[in-house]
Amino acid sequence: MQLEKYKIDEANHQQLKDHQRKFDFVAGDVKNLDTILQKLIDFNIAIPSWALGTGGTRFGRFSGGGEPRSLEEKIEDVGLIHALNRSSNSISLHIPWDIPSNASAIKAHAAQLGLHFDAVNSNTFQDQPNQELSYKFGSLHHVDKAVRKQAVAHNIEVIKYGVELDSKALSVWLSDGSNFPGQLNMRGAFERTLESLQEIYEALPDDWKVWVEYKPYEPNFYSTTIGDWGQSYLLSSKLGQKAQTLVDLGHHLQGANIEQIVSLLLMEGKLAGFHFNDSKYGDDDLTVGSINPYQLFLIFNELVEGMDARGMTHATSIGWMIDASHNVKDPIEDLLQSVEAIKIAYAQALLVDTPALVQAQQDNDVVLAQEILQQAYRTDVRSLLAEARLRAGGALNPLAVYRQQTIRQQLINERGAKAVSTGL
Ligand code: RM4
Ligand code: MN
Ligand code: MN
Repeated sequence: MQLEKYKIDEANHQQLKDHQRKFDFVAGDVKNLDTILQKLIDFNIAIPSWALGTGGTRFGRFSGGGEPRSLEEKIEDVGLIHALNRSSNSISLHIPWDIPSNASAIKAHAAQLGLHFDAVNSNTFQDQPNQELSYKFGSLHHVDKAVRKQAVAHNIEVIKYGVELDSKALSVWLSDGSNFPGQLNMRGAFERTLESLQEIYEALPDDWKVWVEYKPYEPNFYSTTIGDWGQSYLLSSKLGQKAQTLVDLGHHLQGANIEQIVSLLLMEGKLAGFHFNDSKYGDDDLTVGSINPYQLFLIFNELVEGMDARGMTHATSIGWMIDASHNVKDPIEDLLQSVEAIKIAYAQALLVDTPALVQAQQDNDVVLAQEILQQAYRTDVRSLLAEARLRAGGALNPLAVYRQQTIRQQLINERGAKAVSTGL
């Protein structure tokens, strides 16, 4: 289904007075208001194709109904999100969960909804039916050259799909690792991974990147071959210019200072981009901003400062993507909340009084530095986001419109209560 623009306009019309009052209250104190609004309009976050169905855990999965049954329907769902928030203009595919068998038709369908394709993701953490060799003991790091060859070939096939869709990056996350001490020679595993990645790197088109994602544990519980940003950075440095490190916010041990990691990767030109989510314990894949919005703000503060220092365009210089899915929320509502949380943190970071902060740091005025950061963080920027959405043709309140228009019920009517989407 598609959401007609006039329905969004009608809802906006009803909320306009209320919005204007809130907007005027905040906007009066914002320097460079139009520049900030334009940055917010330009800032889009890619939606992962695997987050449009209800997520599960290894204990079970509780389907919510009306899930997309095909890639076309997943694209439709992203189209709905984008129509509402005008901030989700791309989709990231996971192969083979979503094979674009007719690339030009898929591209045209997406373009009609104002969407394009972000990074393509390979999958060597599961065995597929009819697959010759198993990934039970790893893929790119496997001790058996034949398994490594199969995994390399899969990644090259994913690049080919991506080229047909005009994607510009291959995102690689490996579950390779070991469950018990002694199971694996860690140096050997790392060297074999590098060698396999080099073969994949050779197959990248000139204008492509490979994003190397890291994760400390799960599904392996003793070691992960690309376990942290240092290991990913080492690989991406050895591979060359087209390789960078991807930061998934849930892929850190508790207490890790993610904003510091981000700042240094950016400094080295090695920050590929993000998989946004939130977590309390591990790779929880919770809605962005639901647990620790202050951390998200601190990350964006480093990003804005670091990107400005390097003259980078915020919206397009690195990859912005959500990697979250949960088993109790409507996935579309979850994604609307996530996009909103990301843009709130971004807007707050744009409000930081940078010259004053630089001076406070120079003076070692710790108290003032904290005041400056928290002045921005405690500003209620939601009406700035709403104004940016309004100017871009979206809804003042996307979630409210989604509910008023009973979109999930219509999707259930169309697709059935038991429709199950591919993915995790
Ligand atoms: C992993 C990792 C990858 C994602 C898979 C589904 O934990 O975050 O990015 O592709 O999950
Ligand atoms: Mn991820
Ligand atoms: Mn993850």
